[in-house]
Amino acid sequence: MDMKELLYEGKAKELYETDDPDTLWVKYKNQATAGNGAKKETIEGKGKLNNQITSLLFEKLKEKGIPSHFIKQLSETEQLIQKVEMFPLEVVVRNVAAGSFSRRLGVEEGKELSFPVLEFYLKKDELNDPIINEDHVKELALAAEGEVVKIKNQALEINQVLLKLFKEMNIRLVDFKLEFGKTSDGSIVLADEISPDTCRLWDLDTNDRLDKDVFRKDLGDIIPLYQEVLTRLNQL
Ligand code: U5P
Repeated sequence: MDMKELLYEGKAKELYETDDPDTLWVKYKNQATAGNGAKKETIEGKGKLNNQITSLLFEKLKEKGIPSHFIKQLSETEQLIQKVEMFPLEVVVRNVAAGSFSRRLGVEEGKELSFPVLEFYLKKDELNDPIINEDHVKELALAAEGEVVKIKNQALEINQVLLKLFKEMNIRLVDFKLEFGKTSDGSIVLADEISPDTCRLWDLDTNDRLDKDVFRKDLGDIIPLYQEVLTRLNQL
């Protein structure tokens, strides 16, 4: 498989075409951003940690029957993925109150939620990715009604698998963001990444943050934390 032209460059990854029209080559970058790009830094070593963590998690999810765009890890910073048409949605699943949920609704950070709360956000940088509901998804034709049902079911199923995995790693899975895409045959699969950039992960004993909130809030170096997540994942 050969890498061809750069197709897309996002905040954390570059996507390249390959000689197979159904396959893309992903390179994880060392860039960290927060507040829709307002805070931006290069953090040596972040790309390879997120690539390895995402690859392992997508493999574990596959073992549990959850389809994704992931094909294989190529190197420390690279993956091969299936080319999919992305839904312009961010799907957030919350098990514990934190972040924008706590701020917006006045719920104390750390409060266990009575059921997994699912939210949709519109992926649109110019609008700062606003929170939207299912009527908005329908009105803006972001996904068909049947697709929304499938996306929600998959997100909740992924939550169950990840809750168990992270518990085995002595980590509390507070919340996380997922993205989904549609393959050429119309099936809906998990896409993008699952890493400490896209999850809130708290150590079960100490409540120490092992995720990007440490960067967002200027609380220290994220590399040892992401490394700790990878080490625990490798021990499973
Ligand atoms: N999140 C992302 N990307 C975003 C916004 C949020 O991955 O652009 C993740 C956060 O890391 C957190 C969850 O795990 O979604 C909810 O974030 P928030 O709405 O509480 O900020």
